[in-house]
Amino acid sequence: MSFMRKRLYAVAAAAVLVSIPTLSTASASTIVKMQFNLGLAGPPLDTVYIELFDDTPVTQANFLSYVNAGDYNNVVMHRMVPGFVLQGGGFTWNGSSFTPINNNGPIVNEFGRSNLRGTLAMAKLGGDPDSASNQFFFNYGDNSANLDNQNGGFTVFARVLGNGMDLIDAYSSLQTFTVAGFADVPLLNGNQFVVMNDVSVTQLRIGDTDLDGTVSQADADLLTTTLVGGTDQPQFDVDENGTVEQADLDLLNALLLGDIDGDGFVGITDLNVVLANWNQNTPPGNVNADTSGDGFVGIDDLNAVLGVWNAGSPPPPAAGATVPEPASLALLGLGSVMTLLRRRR
Ligand SMILES: [Ca+2]
Ligand SMILES: [Ca+2]
Ligand SMILES: [Ca+2]
Ligand SMILES: [Ca+2]
Repeated sequence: MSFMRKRLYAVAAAAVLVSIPTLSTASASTIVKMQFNLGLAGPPLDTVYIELFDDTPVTQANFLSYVNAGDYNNVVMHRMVPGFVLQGGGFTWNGSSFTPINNNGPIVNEFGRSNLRGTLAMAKLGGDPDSASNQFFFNYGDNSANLDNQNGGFTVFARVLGNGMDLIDAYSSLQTFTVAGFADVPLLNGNQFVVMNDVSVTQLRIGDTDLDGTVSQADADLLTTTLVGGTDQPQFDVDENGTVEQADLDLLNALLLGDIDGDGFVGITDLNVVLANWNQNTPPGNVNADTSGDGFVGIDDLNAVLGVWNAGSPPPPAAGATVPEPASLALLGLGSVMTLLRRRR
């Protein structure tokens, strides 16, 4: 390769980079607000925000199903062990006994992240790794040595954001009692339960109109219905311009096409799938790379990705993972595209 050709590629790559649109201000993954009745750390610290992890998709969808149904509202934190856990999610208090809330059944265990301080994990039955349903707990300390290594590991699915642990820590100073057969129930002044009185999605994955934690065709279907019905809930405003209109459905459909690996975000991983299958007929088992459905992975599919570059919400990095620098990776990828385009001629 001559010096001149190398320089040409560099210029072409830079030109494509400049033309990449930034359609949406990418926000974080799904964030849930949890409001408690005892503002022991002082307002506004009676509200805790948690970020759901994307590497536990079944647990995330399960947790959100309870949140979106309002099942966690008025639920008691029925177990507190200082330095260990604050647990709830299973019961309300009817004045004389604990009443089980709605239960959607057990889910598969997705243990992967350590039970470190400030994380939330699903509770489950002893001797049955796949028995989590609605109960969860906050980890007060580093419980990894214990909880990562028993019963298949307890699935960590979220973390407390900001200074939210100040409030959770404040509850650890409450005295605990045995109430209606439950040991370790934290009570203020011996008679006030710690209760979650509002648990709701406050920030969502862009395009996740049905609030289940993932972006899929179901979201586009719901948005189609919604446009007809004329509702204006914020999750339907995919392009975040303040109104719900056809443009939101168009962007969501474009996002679904460009998000080849289905992680709710259009970025380098999607570009890499196109590059890996470049100039090939639609590979079996990887039909998404052919976004246009013409049986060939080529420039139309590249455009489907670049046309909505950065749309959606970027997934958070996995715990302990080395985060690649996106800009340089994108440059590398686009440089390869230019080389491939040249070779094709
Ligand atoms: Ca969804
Ligand atoms: Ca809009
Ligand atoms: Ca993607
Ligand atoms: Ca194609």
